[in-house]
Amino acid sequence: MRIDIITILPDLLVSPFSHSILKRAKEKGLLEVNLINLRDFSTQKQKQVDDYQYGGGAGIVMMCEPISNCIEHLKKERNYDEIIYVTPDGELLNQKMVNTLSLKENIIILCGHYKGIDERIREVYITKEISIGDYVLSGGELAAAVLVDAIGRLLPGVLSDETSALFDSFQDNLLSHPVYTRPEDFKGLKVPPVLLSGHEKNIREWRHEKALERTKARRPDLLKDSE
Ligand code: 6GU
Repeated sequence: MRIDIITILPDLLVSPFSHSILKRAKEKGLLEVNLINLRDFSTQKQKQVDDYQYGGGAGIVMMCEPISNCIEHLKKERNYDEIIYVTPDGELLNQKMVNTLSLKENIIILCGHYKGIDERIREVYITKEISIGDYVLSGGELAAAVLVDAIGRLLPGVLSDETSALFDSFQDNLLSHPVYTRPEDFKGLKVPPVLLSGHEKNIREWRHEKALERTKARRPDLLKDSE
């Protein structure tokens, strides 16, 4: 899978893709992430990519031309399955959307800043708008990093135990059950005996019960969604 990220802050996105699972995904050739500096597509002397909004008001808007030039340049090289704009007014990201996106071949993620992008870019180019939650970030870069992380770990061959993503929190609309490692006794708090019993069926049932309990207590909305 190839993901092209259009941003005015490419440096901000170097580190998130240089560690752990995403690093491995890139090294194995399963994921290619390209950071594209939007300013390289500005036709203005100061490499300007934003301007005052028509109608007045505070906040500047990312202008059409650099974004259009950049997307047209990318589209000459390959076809894109989705051109995603990450924005707080987008569709709220969930695991189902991540699963669907992980099956795509080529996607573009456009990161916004300031008051957002000129509406006409959304009309002409954007195929999907995604928000990562009901709060406002100072730019789309961290949202893009979240999206790429969630997608990247699902690509076949990225996780060493391929089945492990299938048991994730949310894949079955349940939160995760509690987990424990050594020592058996920490400050008087003991590991539940069933986990030390070696009895696979009992362990499986205990984990399911705990996942259900936790989901009922914290996220009952998830249980409603799966009905
Ligand atoms: Cl995608 N962008 C920004 N700027 N803020 C957000 C967001 C995205 N998702 C939630 N808040």
